[in-house]
Amino acid sequence: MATLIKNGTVVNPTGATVADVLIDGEQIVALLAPGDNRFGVDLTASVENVIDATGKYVIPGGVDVHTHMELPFGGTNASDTFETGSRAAAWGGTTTIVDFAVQRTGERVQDALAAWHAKAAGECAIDYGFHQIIGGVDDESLKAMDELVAEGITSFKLFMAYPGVFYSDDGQILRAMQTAAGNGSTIMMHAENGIAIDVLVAQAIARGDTDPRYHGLTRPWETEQEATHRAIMLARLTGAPLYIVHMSAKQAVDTLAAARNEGHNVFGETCPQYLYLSLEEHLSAPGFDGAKYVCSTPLRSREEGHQQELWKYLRTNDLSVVSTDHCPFCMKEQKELGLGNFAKIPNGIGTVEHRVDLLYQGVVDGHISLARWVELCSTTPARMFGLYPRKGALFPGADADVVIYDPNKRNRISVETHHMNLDYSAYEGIEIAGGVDTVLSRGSVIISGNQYLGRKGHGQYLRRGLSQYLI
Ligand code: DUC
Ligand code: ZN
Ligand code: ZN
Repeated sequence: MATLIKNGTVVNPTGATVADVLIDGEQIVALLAPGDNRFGVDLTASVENVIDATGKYVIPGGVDVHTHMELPFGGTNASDTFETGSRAAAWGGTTTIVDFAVQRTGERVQDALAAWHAKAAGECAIDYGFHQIIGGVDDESLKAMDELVAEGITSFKLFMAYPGVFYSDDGQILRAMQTAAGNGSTIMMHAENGIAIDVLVAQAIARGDTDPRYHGLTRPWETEQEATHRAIMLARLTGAPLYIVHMSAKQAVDTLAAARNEGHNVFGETCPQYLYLSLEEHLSAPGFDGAKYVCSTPLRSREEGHQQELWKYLRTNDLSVVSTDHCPFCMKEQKELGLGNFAKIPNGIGTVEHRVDLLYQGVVDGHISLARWVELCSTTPARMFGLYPRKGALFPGADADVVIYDPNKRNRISVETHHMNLDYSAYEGIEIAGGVDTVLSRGSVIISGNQYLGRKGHGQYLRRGLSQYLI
């Protein structure tokens, strides 16, 4: 079926222009200036479905390269399944997710990946791919990294945090980076000094400092900056491309920016929670409410100015991607596991539905341009993780993953109206200027106004190529 999206302002990483988007089947076939008759034929003659986007932005579907659907963590599982989480993503204008398959020590990487395929297959409303977490770096898992690259898994996450769970020591990190340098894959790093953090956590608990805010106070910025520095140095030793996930401390990004200025192939990601939420206002909320905001890296102090600095680094491209690290846990029976002991609160916040909206507020507030919004939410993540040009921009030949975004809409984020399987919202009450109007995934309309028209199983698995930022 052919679809024409008419009269919208098409926003690509190259800028914004009024144009019509012609879709045939699952792909974009042309961008046409209104009234364009260059070809002497009316390309739109056989269009069955015309969508009027006058006064609206037409943007590439969001690409969220950091989600954790159903992640087993802290004695429970992240509350969104691939079905509920991918549907919520669609409501928020995200049409591709890249989730993390998890391998633990002693487990075959291929088995871990197969288990993730089994969770997602036939469940997703939108297209999806996987990164692979390597929780046990050894000869076997290193060999598996080469095999996985050939299968379209081209990025591997390692942890400098969570000793005894996902943690890799420096020797393991070095070996995994050497392997990545050999096969062209990207190392994604959770950069926090987990050994030091565990000491600080044990000391806090022993003192009786058990409230949720101590989660942040026992993971100070120094532990993020130190790990960031170490990861960069190990990457430099090996030549592997390095992508540091969920950066929240301005000092850590200073270190990353310095390495980028020296020309090293290192990249940083942040998430909406680090731009909008803080240690003082959220993690230190009265009673046990701070548990809603427990995630790692932790929310940082607004008094210290981290949030403003992250916006700056989004403008300078030292932070290149905004993903969500979507890892929702309900307050009831999940976050509650940490009543009386913050260290037992499952780490994570649910954001997959709100990333495109929250980043658009950066346009409204003058932090970033329209084109940069699209670049951060779609184009760069697609390029970074080998999905471009199929995903990430509106050009002929790309998948017709398209969002019509209405700058005149007004919404207030609330647990009452969100679609994530989560019994609270970390963003409760935040007013959103703008909002998603229509979402197409590979040419099918899956959101129209306040109607969900998608279906589970529509989403296809994406074999990814290598990063397009390889040098
Ligand atoms: N951070 C979180 O907040 N949750 C899951 C894993 C992680 O690294
Ligand atoms: Zn992490
Ligand atoms: Zn994560």
